[in-house]
Amino acid sequence: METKSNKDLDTILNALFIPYMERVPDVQKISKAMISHGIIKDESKIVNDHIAFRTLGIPHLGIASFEKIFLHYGYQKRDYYYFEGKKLDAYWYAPPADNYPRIFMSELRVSELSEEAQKIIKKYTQHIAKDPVDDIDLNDPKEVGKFFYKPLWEMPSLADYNTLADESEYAAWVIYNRYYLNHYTISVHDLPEAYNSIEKFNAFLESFDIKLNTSGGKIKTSKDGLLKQSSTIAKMVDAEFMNGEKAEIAGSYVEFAERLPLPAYQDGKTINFSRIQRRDGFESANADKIFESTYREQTNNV
Ligand code: OOG
Ligand code: NI
Repeated sequence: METKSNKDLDTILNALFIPYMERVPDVQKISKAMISHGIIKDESKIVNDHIAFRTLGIPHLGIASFEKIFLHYGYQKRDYYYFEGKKLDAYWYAPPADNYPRIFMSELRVSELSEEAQKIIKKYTQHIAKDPVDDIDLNDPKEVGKFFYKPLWEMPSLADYNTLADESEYAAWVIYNRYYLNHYTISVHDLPEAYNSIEKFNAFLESFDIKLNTSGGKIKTSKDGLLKQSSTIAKMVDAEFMNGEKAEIAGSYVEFAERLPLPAYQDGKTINFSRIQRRDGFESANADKIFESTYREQTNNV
């Protein structure tokens, strides 16, 4: 895949990234530490492995709605993943060019939740009678950028948020955070040698007090051993619920990924591996634990 500049896609990614950076102080904290340790010259040198979004699987929303945005900008739908315990479906999308991040998009299987949880989700979303993405001009990247923050439903009450969280932390996260960027991912194998593995980079992060998700261990490794991931614990944000009720709830987080070269290229001769020469895609068992970066079991431990 070639490197291409796409101004419209840049506009959309910036619209996601700027509020994300403000909501997640770890983003800047990590970039500043990388610059001060001479790991990178400036933030633009960080390779973004992928970004992630969460959606609700109900009529007119979910992946079938949200993916239209990125398919329009040249992303290609790839593998499917299923998370039985968490009641989630997900797909990943390959970018139109190597210099853009992959996308990991998940969806809650709402019809499998308890009657009570389904009722709460319906209460906030039943007025949605058509796909809101169909109402935006996808050729206008500024309009697309605004769409991510458009309140598609009312702010939930704190009681409803808590009831949802007791059954599905994911449901509670989406009912409040909607299409805010869930995380971006630093590509660790693209860093200088002293930092280019998950083990080395985690040690660096912990040296300035970044708290890592411990679910399933700090390092999540795929069955083939070629995709290694870790993530921070989500930053708490001051949330304002219906009627002005306030609470601290989980916002977004940062992820780190190391993609090792595929066996065919581990010949000892290849030095600079291109994206297609490394492990691509995702791994269900890794992802299952990474979702928990926003779960209270992790956020309560900070
Ligand atoms: C996504 C968790 C999975 C990955 O890279 O496998 C993931 C989420 O928390 O919504 O990001
Ligand atoms: Ni991820």
